[in-house]
Amino acid sequence: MAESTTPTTRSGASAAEPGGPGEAPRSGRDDRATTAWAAVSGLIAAGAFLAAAELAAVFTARDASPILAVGAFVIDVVPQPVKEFAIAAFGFADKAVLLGSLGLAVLVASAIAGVLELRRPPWGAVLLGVAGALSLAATVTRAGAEPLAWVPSVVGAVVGVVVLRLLADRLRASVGRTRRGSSGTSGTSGTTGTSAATGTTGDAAPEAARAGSVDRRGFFVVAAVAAASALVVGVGARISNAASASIDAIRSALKLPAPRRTIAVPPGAELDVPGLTPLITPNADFYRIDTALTVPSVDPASWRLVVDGLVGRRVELTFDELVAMGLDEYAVTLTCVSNEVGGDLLGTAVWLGVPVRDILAMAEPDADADMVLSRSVDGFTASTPLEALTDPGRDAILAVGMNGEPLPLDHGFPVRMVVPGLYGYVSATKWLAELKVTTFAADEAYWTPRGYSAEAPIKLSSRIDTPRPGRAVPPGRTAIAGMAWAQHTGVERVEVRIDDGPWQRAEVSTPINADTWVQWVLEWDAAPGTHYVTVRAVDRDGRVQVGERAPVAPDGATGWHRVLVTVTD
Ligand SMILES: Nc1nc2c(c(=O)[nH]1)N[C@H]1C(S)=C(S)[C@@H](COP(=O)(O)O)O[C@H]1N2
Ligand SMILES: [Mo]
Repeated sequence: MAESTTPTTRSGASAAEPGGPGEAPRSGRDDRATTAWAAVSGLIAAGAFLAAAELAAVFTARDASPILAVGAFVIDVVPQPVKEFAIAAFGFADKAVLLGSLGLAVLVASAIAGVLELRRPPWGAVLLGVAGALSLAATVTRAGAEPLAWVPSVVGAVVGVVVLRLLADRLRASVGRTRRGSSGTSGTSGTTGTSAATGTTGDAAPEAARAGSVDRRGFFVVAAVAAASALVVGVGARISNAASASIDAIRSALKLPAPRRTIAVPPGAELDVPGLTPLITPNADFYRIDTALTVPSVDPASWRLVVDGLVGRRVELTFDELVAMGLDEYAVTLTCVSNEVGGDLLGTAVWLGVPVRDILAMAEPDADADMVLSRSVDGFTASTPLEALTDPGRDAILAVGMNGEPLPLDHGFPVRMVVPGLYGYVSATKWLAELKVTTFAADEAYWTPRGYSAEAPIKLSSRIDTPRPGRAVPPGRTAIAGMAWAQHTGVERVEVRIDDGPWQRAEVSTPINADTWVQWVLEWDAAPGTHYVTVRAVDRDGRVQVGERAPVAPDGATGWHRVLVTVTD
């Protein structure tokens, strides 16, 4: 190693100053201590990498944790003979041994990255970047990787590199100044040449020594803060991810009994128009609205439904007992009260479940009760009129399945409520835990003190899906099409108006039932120019959709959906 760079420039070095080809000769003890702290910096940076990745995984892709993905990758790629050797040598703990070796390799590599970043920047950061790239490759190539699976590795690598550079800079600064400081006073062997090279005088030494200790303190503060936050955030996020990942595995393994009664989609229920929303919404496309920051993890094995309050008998049900009551399919269109005119906060699924009225009947509600406060494991509550849940003509259900699978985690696994005709916030409690039979006078649901009505039937409404606003349409025949819904009453007809023309009757698809939306289409001979297209629906009670605009609060938007269409060659 040839002497070249002075400690002065070194202390200010960062990305622009790669550290030079060599190091100053210095005291062996100092050297070893600094190297050890550099190695510790590498470990802390690796910890920050993993913690940031886990935290990012909580919000993006819980299965894309680098720890898991790289572990799974190593288990997959290790050749069979090595695995057999591992089994022979270590018994059945082959996976533990593989992962243990991987962990050891990560520790050693992190320590090396720390030392490299101090002595040969930016090679430590580069090493961390390579680790990020390997972790990225392992996560995105996993079977069933989520679309955002790349995020945790990238976030982790960025945070890791930032922490590594921060620590290396601090460490370098403290070494440089201490050396300058101590050289004048103690004249430690090996540092004298360096200090001479910097031209530091003995007079400046005490101050420099203080500055050095300040920088050292800076290093320890940053190191301690980074290590502590990596530990707390990383462990917390890992536990959260592990819980939901294991619930995901439990969900995947769950076999629900076949429905006794299935839903038959009648002929003519689905119109063939490009750009039109499908009749049944795939689970992956189904809108999601809830107050949960992280998706609650509920194991069906320990799930209990409690029915209490104003009841003759308190009822407690296990998941198996609920399922054993017999499952039927119900097609219901769910709608959020926050759906604006023309919005897409609604969707239709074939739910698999048990009527709520059968469960309430076991509890024998008191005659003076008028509401059921359904409570989620996360504390969310909804107030549903008791009458809507006991009415034999309305299929309010506790759902365990959605479109042929167990409920997805974010749609309420393992059990949620679905009540045809009522907005989600007053009926569709996910991760259901309790049904409290009560009164509107005695109890309030989550959204009631927040500006929304205690009761909220879904308002008759309709939407234009195609043509889309802002997209030009060629002159001639064009299909205007969309959706209309009047849950629990049913859509009687849909009318479309071009500019200020007459209301024209659209063709309406055959409904599955009164609780589901319908599709509609009108063939239009489009003349060049710009046109307003407006839609409105009429329900089977003869009510016409309200044209006057109202905001979503307190009980749902009103107004006709209108689209400006440009017709041009
Ligand atoms: N536990 C819980 N359940 C909830 C909510 C919630 O915030 N927490 N939101 C409700 C609202 S406002 C709606 S519109 C529906 C949406 O259900 P989805 O996310 O399955 O589409 O869930 C309802 N159930
Ligand atoms: Mo909602």
